[in-house]
Amino acid sequence: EKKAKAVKAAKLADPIKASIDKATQEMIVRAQELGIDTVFDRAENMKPCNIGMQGICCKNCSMGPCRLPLPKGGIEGEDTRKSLCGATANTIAARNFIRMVAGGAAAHSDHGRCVAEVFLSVARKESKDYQIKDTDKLLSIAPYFDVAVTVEVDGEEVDRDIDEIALEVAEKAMNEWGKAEGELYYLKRAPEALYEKWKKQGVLPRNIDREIVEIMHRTHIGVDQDYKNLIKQGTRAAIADGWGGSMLATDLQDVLFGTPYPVQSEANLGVMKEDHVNLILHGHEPVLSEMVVAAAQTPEMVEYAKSKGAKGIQLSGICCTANEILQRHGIPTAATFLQQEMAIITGACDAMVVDIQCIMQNVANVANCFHTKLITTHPIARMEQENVIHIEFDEHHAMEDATKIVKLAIDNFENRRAEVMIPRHKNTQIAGFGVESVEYHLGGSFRGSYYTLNDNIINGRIRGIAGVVGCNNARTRHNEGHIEVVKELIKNDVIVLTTGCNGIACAMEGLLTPEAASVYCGPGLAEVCETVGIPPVLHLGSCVDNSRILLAAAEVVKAGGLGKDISDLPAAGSAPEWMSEKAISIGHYFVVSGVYTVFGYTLPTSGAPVFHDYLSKELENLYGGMWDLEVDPIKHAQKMIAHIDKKRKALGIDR
Ligand code: XCC
Repeated sequence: EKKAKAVKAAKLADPIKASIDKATQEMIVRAQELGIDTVFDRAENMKPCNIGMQGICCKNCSMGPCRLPLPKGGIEGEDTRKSLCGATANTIAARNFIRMVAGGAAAHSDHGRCVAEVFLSVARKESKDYQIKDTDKLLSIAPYFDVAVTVEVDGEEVDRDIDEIALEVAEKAMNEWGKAEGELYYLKRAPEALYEKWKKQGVLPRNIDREIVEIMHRTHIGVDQDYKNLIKQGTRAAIADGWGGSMLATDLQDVLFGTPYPVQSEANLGVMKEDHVNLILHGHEPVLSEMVVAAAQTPEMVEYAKSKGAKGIQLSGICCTANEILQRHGIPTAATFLQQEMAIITGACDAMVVDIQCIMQNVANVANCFHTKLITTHPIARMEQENVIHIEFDEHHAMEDATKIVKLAIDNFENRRAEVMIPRHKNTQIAGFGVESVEYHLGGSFRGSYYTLNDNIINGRIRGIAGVVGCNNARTRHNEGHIEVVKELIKNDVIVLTTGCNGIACAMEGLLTPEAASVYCGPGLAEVCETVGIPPVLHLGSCVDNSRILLAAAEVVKAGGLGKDISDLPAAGSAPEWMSEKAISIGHYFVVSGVYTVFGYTLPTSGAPVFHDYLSKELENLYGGMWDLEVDPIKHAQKMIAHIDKKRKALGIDR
């Protein structure tokens, strides 16, 4: 009762202002009726620090935190702000910015490392529960690691043993995190012109871990104090993420679990079923969720669920785990990042299993108000609350662990207490696109026919390509930025590639269906989508799968007719509601791969105008891409379209 009073004294979120999504609005009301606070309420009661938001608070030593607010009325003449040690606003903002890159790159890359370790143990035949599902993918990536796929026997080229190839690729891939010499193998997958730019700027990443460590060193008190040199290291680490850790994560996941192809499914809280055991998978690494999916689909488990009075087991996902199990198995998506507490507030979540990243600690408090079992599984991501169960997942007995988790969910079905209230809202989605399937669905190659992507860009039916990705942020109206930006783009014939929580938002809005073409698209894009039967917004997966967007862009360049580098393409990037450090790392590797990238909400650079200008203007001269900030979603999309038109003009294909 005490707790309920405390919540009442606090301000409550206005459901309509908090989200554009009906299911979310209903669940905000439901939570408030039950006296449970959610992230939306907390956002009403805790305002962010304005100085921190602008990137000009340095807390890298105990003489600080040193805060360097912009003078009222802006800076006239020389900017004389400095910290105790004398660090300027530019130095502080650049340090903070690249520490965010380090955090993001570390998260993606450590995820990749974990996948690489599983792959290595599979290649060594130490994990019987996983197999190599996609040998074609393995053969396609082997040459990048200088691993031969054929051998000469008696003067003849014959296929090499696949197990041998796997082992060699696995060892070389593992080595990418810490090799002593050379540079990352995958850098050569970038267009040559881009690779040369990186080389000229001296930003070719040496190994993944080193670039992240070096950021932590350089941003320590009294080391690097030149914002240009600081951001150079941020660039190295970001490239090591996009073209390294993330790309390795994507590829090795495809090798182990299969390369995704388009599948039909559904999205939003309405995918949960009252009469089923609801087991929700939340987090990022498919290593665990793949096994849980397999375990839950065994006849024994289904029978067991029935013996407990349920009609079956309903799996669903949250955040990027949702995207992983969606694209490979068609498992429906329950929620975006901001809806995670709501999945429990339905009263129908029998177990939520989490691994790493984007898991709010408050889900444990919410679970405590219901019968929901919350299960952490990763040694690096535990929670202090006592109701949380920890089942440490180990690839060597993966199926056993997964079965334990599924059983726990089933056994908990009969313990449901509160009245169940699952919002009825959900939408159909087609997801599971990738470089391979974009090529396949659009004429079997990138160039050379009426259907292909390059030809449709050149003839102007498709005005350009946009990558719209990233998180939700409780400081902006849930999903509004995502949906408005994407709708404005497709209305103007820009095809959208999506990942992460933007993908989920688009799914919930019905934009991931071929039918969306005739409703929302301009005539050119609608014609292409209707001819080949694809949605105008193509869901490419999770956040590490932003590497698929890089590779798609590289393929488009390679196919010809649209310039020599990614920066020549009529393309732009966007994260309308970003919040995580991973988003900054992604944004930066898009920028230094040549993409004009616009973020919504805010950028932690506004307090250091010189540094901000460097990111938004000067970087274009070095890499062809640059940062921008635009809060208004329509202007945000229009800026991307203006950039696309600028590139079309430069290519001599303006419409
Ligand atoms: Fe997390 Fe990847 Fe952001 Fe969603 S989009 S809130 S990082 S789940 Ni990547």
